[in-house]
Amino acid sequence: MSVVSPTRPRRPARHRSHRPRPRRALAAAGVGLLLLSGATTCRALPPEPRLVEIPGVERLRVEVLAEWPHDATAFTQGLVWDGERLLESTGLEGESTLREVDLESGEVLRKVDLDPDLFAEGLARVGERLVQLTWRAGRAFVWDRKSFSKVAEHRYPGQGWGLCHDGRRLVMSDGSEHLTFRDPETFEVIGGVRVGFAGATLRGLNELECAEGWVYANVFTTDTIVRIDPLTGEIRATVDASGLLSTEGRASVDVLNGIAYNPERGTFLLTGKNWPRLFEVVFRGVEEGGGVP
Ligand SMILES: [Ca+2]
Repeated sequence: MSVVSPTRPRRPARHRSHRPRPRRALAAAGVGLLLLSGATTCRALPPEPRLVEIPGVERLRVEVLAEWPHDATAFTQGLVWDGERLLESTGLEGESTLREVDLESGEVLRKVDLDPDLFAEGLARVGERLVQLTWRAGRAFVWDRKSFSKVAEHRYPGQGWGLCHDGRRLVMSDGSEHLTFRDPETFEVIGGVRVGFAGATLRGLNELECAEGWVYANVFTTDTIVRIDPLTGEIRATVDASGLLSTEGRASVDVLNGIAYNPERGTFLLTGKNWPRLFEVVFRGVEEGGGVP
């Protein structure tokens, strides 16, 4: 079973079961059980947008400022904006890479192929080092940013999904409703929060971005990004990122996954697994007027 389009049937399934939990869970409109606690997160991806809607939480939309080319063979799992370049982690067994990409041309400038049995996941920059997760191997690789040589490796239990660095600590997701905080040098667990709103939880937290004191998370298989208060785990806003690709364009790619922030430009880059484009966006209130300044 696969969660992706039938055009690439060899893609491994994101197929997980979770133990039931007593807490109430938030559901995504159109996905129903997908994000409910205790559900098996194995569903075919429908063509229509799927959004997480949480009453009482601020709703944001994306305003596209620019579009950039993106390697449509990149199964994006981690995205970091590094000046005029991007650092990207791409997944799938036999295809996983760490890569440096030119933003304007989309050209892959440098690439490291991971061992074929590994499925790369989240990526974060910590100074002159890059930390890259793997999905189920429990291995995190530390790369030198300049040489792309591996300088260390950490082990961790469970799954690795998203990763970001808030300047002080690493924030890691594992597909559940939990965010784990880790020491950026030792990778030891130094804290964590359960993510949700008003006592309900939201699972499926995927690619992450630490920006302006918030943690932003792609919500797996949806077109929603959530803004999380890392102190409490509370969801402070939902971002509707549907409509970036046309319906036809969406039919041949996988899910939205990939968010990176540039503090100098104050903008985010969004993309998805095998998407042909990166979108430079700002987030605006749904009632707020549009228009590029
Ligand atoms: Ca990111």
